Amino acid sequence: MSRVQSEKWRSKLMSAQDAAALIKPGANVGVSGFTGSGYPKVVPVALAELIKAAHDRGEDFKVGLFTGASTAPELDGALAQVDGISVRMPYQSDPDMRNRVNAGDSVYVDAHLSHSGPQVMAGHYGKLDVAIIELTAITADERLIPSSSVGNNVSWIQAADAVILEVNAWQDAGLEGMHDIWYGVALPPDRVPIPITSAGQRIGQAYYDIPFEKVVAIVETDSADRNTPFKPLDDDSKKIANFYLDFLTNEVNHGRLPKNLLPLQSGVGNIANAVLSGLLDSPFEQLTSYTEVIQDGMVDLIDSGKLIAASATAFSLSPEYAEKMNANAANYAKSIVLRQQDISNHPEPIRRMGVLSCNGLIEADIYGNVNSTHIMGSRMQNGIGGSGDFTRNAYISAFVTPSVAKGGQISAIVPMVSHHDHTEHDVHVVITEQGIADIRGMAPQQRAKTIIENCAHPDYKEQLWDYFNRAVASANSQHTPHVLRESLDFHIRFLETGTMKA
Ligand code: 0RQ
Repeated sequence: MSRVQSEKWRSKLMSAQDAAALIKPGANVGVSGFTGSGYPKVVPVALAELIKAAHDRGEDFKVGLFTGASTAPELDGALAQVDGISVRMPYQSDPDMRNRVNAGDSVYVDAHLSHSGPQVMAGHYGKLDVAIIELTAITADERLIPSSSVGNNVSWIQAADAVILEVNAWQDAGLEGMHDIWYGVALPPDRVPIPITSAGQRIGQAYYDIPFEKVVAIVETDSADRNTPFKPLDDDSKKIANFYLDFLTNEVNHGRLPKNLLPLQSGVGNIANAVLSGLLDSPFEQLTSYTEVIQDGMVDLIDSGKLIAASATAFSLSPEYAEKMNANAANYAKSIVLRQQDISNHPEPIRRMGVLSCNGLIEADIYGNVNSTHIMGSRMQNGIGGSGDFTRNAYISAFVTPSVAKGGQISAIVPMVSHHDHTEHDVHVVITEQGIADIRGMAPQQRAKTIIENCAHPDYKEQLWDYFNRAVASANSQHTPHVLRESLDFHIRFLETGTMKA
């Protein structure tokens, strides 16, 4: 049975090719989609074909592409492969897209996820011409049921001149009721308090409001979200997860955290998933989560009864867990709330509830500054994503990383970060497989000693101590000692010799 049940809305059904043809060269396009879930699956592919045909004829054809976060090969990949993207915002992790960004073929604005919707609403990127939004269903009584991510959809629907809907029958109809869409978001001076005081609280409605006259096309699809499986947990991920869990236990034992902790945020990736798996075997009960994405580990925690409420803007599940969610979404909707990302990542509820954040990094320096985005200071990896939204406002912000990268040739702990995303003021705890540096309440030199001693890999410890000691002994030894001429020597050595080792 068709998922577009309203006769009135069925009048707008058309093919993906006809819908794509409504998007003109130079258009700004806001799409649904967040970490491989809830993205449009057929119109972008059809648009990529139109762009390729135009390029073959020697015509210019690029679009501005705005999303919730990263998407999937059928969206970022398809459009990047045909060099069809002029401007990309706010987050990507697709190999083809990343290459276009680093080659300068596409302009990339790496923005905080909570800022991205309001910035487009405010017109910083010009006019938003079209929104392409995936839905689960349009009911006979015209309710528009969101799908597996909400992301920036509310902003795009409001800002765009025209809306194309993809109604995806693969998404479980049981998703109805899981979403919390709040129409209280506004630009200053019309902002009002966001009345969220607990992770699972609902403050809005379960459906989108989309003016019928704005909708120019509806396309039916039936394709799975494209999430990637997690790697099996390796020893280092388990060690890092255990250090974090020990830290949380210690905080509870000292009366600094309640027994059921505070709402947890967890970044994407294998280490974050290892932390969630570790929680499964921990004594913690009645946990809550206020985060961006629901990962496999969280589903297990819900199944075990340990996690009683999880708020996010999207699923980021392996194919196996996406099928599990799809088989039983109505049941999971009792404990999961999917919100728009300018609420899931908003500083106000994060600060109010005292969220405990835990994110990955590329490198941290001895003083606690963090680079989350740039390899060797220059090559964009993914983007800051939601890490800044959470880190800056968390009650305790932790960063987790293996102490080395590239088979041990690169140290993740360096004298000075080669690019700066999170400052020393926002980083409370750094954890590697070597140990944990709890740098709360420490001045720069105390932080440096703790990070080098507890987190650096043995292959790099001596070099880091040598740098720090010489900086302290140097003429420039003041509050935060550096030998500026040598501060990026680790990176230069790697670029020249392929290893940071001395
Ligand atoms: O490159 O695949 O080419 O080998 O960076 O590294 O080890 O796979 O780590 O998947 O945990 O990602 C910071 C990128 C870590 C991620 C980052 C190379 C490494 C590999 C990836 P290869 P790993 P992870 C909320 C939170 C920002 C967004 C965020 C991220 C590649 O966590 O994107 O936190 N964070 N969002 O080899 C050179 C180093 C390196 C290095 C790693 N020191 N030097 N290369 N690599 N460290 C969620 C959202 O916002 C959606």
